[in-house]
Amino acid sequence: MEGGGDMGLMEWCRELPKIELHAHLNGSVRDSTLLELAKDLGEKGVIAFEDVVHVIMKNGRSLPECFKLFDLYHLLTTDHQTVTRITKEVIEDFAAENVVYLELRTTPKKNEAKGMTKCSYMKAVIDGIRAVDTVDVDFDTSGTSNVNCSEATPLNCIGSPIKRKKIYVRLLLSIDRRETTAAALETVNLAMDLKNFGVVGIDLSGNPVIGEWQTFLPALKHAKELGLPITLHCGEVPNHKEIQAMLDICPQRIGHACFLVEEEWKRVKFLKIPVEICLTSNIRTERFSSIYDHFFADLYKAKHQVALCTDDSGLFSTTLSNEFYLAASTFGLNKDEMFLLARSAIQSTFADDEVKHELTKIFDDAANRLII
Ligand code: 6MZ
Repeated sequence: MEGGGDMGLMEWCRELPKIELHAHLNGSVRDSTLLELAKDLGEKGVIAFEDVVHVIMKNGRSLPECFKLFDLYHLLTTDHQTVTRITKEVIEDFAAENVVYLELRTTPKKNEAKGMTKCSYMKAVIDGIRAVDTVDVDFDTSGTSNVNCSEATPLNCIGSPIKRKKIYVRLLLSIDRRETTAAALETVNLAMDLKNFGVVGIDLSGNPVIGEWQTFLPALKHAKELGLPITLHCGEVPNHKEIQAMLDICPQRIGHACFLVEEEWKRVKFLKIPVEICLTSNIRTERFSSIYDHFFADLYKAKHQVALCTDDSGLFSTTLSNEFYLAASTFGLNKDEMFLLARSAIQSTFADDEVKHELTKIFDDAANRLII
């Protein structure tokens, strides 16, 4: 007998505690915020508002269109204050969906015109985490050092005496495939400097048809030497030479994995590499002609470690609750199976054992309500 009382499936998916491991900051911005920012820049004469409104509101997104959109988003969001604002809002939005652990990834950006360095960009992100006020944030409990590029103080945002909703937030720093080896190395070193500020790993992302693997390899090897976990956007396009090279470095996780062939899947399974699965993103960007062709069911049946993720909740108008609903309604998972799927993502986080233990307790508590 299934738990969750009379709750409808979507409501149940919302109630379910969830772990988000693949969310890009700039891809998760609210449409309303983007429109407001576009209006503001339109009034300042930086962009033509009428030209961008329909682009922001459009639903269908091919993969090349997504990367054009990111250029627009970055134009709208690139100043410290806005980076702080979107970080705050994105965390609040995930928390509202009962995401209890969020590994948020973002590409540290340099922008001389705005006086922005990769480090000051990250300080703005950290300020955004500190600014969250609708939920308690466990960001980092170890920090005793400062972000070097600023006077920022270390964070532990849990401050409210009232028991409120709580979200664990950790950060991944992304290397964009447009970047040089030197820029990628700078990101890895910055991640190391910000370990006391909740940074737990490195991601490689960006337009998959741009950039050469050899450009990023030195930075990724450096991350490995420093003990920083790595997740790679792997096989978002059918580039088998690159997929194999990526698997050669044994990343701690991979994302997308849409075009892996049997031999490559065998290696992923043998190496037990958890896979971040972004169903809506993969369908919207036409990585699969039908959701029923998605590899989710194969991996799930094989009991391979997977985590459902949103990728870009703003860009694709989705939520993590919706991704669970989609998986349940498409692949026929019942509530017990969904609960175990959500909970199993704990193992794939880059968080320390203490956090994993706390997350396990959160799921144990929720089990009584949701599945017993
Ligand atoms: C590859 C993606 C992506 O870092 O500016 N990004 N990279 N594939 C995807 N699938 C659709 N979605 C997002 O967030 C936006 C950046 O994340 C990466 C791209 O590099 C994009 O510019 P941040 O916060």
